[in-house]
Amino acid sequence: MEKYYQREIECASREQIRAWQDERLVKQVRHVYEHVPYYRNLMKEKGVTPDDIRSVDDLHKLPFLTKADLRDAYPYGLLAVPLEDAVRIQSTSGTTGRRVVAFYTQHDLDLWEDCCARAIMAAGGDKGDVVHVSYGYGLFTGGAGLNGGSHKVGALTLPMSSGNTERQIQFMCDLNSTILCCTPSYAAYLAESIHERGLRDQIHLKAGIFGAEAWTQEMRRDIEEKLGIKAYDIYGLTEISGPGVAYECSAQTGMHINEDHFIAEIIDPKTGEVLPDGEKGELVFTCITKEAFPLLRYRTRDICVLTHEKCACGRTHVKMSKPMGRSDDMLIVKGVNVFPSQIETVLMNRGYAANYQIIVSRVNNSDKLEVQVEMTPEMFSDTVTAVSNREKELESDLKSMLGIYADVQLVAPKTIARSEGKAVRIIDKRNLY
Ligand code: DLL
Repeated sequence: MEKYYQREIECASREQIRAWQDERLVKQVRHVYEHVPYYRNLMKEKGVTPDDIRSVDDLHKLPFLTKADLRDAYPYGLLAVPLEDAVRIQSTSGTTGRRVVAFYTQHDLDLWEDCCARAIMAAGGDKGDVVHVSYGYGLFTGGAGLNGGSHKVGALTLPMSSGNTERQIQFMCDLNSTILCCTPSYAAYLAESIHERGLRDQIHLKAGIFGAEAWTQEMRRDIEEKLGIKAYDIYGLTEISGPGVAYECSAQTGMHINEDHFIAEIIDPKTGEVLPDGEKGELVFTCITKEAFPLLRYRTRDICVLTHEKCACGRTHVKMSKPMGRSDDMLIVKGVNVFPSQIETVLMNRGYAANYQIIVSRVNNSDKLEVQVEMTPEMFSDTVTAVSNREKELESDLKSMLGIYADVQLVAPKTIARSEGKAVRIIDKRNLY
């Protein structure tokens, strides 16, 4: 049986969880209405007042909040406490449009770190562990979140940040790191580098906590095998706090959402209608304990499924599936929905590593989908005919998975740039036209 960090909370009865949520939601709605004019206006537009929200059953009456609202209200428009009470800012990477900034009071940092501590404990972490944090530090939430969680657990924390792979591996060997925290694509890169240096038997890792981007079960198995560890998923987003909104336990059948802090809903992304357990849709979060930046009904754009099925680990909090892709990451190619994770599954089932790039362009008014994949070092000496057969094999698998043709090009090992943070897998050239 696992040791629990906050057993009475993580394994509370459903009735208890619901009672916490009801009470905290009512209080939170009032707090936001009174302190955030932007939100008050949104509620007024929808004809809702705090008196209308008496329990979780009334949640659907509240307006949704989207990333566009966060950009409109940038930078301080959604701050719900006086500036002097906020002690930290974190931010999203902001590849498109304005950055989103999130604020934290000391209480908010504490609850965020508790969530990350739960994730570390659920991955078997304890005081005796050396937690090697290779998520980026700075504005990105990965480094700060896992760092704080590791402190709460009482583990020895190595604030490596990302990059400088040589030094990462040296410290991992010298200091006997036992838990690695980074993006799955960086974990795969580290595993590849350790293997090439013949240092596999000098590392002492037992577990990895990987998240911040989509990764498939196939990629999990590959990393587990190469590093000799058990790999755990962790989910979160800056707007809601950062990593630790949800985390995997030893059962590995989904990620437990910290429901004492966040209420999760699944909605139909087109209509906004709330969907029942087990149906696929967009994940929406309401923060019920945060002070500085408490978003209500925030649309994450992440597509997944929720389940309240009993978990073998004993935890009672609802589980979310791995996100199947972001609704805004989803490609529409020739009218068909294509998620990068589908392509990754096909590649990994055929023994390729997760080093690939998806390129979409428009040729003669028609979409063209290309997938560049690195050959494994063993394939590199293959004949031209053998390579061409392998490309055809993948094209056929992709056709079955996606329903459309993708042009596959096998490229030499190490030609696709490695990532130290979130990997860039999609190049959509159609935006340039
Ligand atoms: O990625 C926070 C984080 C850091 C999570 C470290 C886990 C570990 P953002 O940069 O704001 O925050 O990006 C949030 O990343 O909406 C998802 O689309 C994606 N994402 C995060 N975790 C996962 C995961 C951090 N485990 C966005 N699987 C989210 C798939 C994930 N996608």
